[in-house]
Amino acid sequence: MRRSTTVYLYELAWILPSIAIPVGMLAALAVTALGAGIHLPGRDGRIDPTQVAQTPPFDEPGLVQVAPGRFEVRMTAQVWSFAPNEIRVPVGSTVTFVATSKDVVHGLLIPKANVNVMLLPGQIARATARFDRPGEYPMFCHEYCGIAHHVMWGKVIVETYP
Ligand SMILES: [Cu+2]
Repeated sequence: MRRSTTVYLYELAWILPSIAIPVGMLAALAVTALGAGIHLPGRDGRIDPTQVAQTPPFDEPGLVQVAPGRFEVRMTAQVWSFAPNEIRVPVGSTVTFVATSKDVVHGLLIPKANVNVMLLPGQIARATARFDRPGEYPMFCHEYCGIAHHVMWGKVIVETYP
């Protein structure tokens, strides 16, 4: 191969990826924003952070069955607890966590169920998980929220009914 052709191929090997990578990233951005509807939190889904305890559905935190096999947990996070902090569902349930914080930034992490959301004061966060295996699924606050952050945890108990 002539030397000039080799140089040309080297240049091409850099130029093509430097065009293809940004184009690919832009395409991924368009697909997630327009197709999957992933976006920054907007004004909808926001409530007054000083009135969380008086605002439905957070005035009555707890587990609600919305359909056969489907549940919704209305949850509040506050220093240093979740309400409710123990949730019992039958195995095979799909659970949507609807949660917000009453005070500072908290987090909700359920490692065994792949739930990981930030709980911002007054911003309603949603995460859905399916619990296919019986057992205990610990849930943690994973945003440092003060002196007793390490005791802020709870659990989802997935039960098998005979
Ligand atoms: Cu916390």
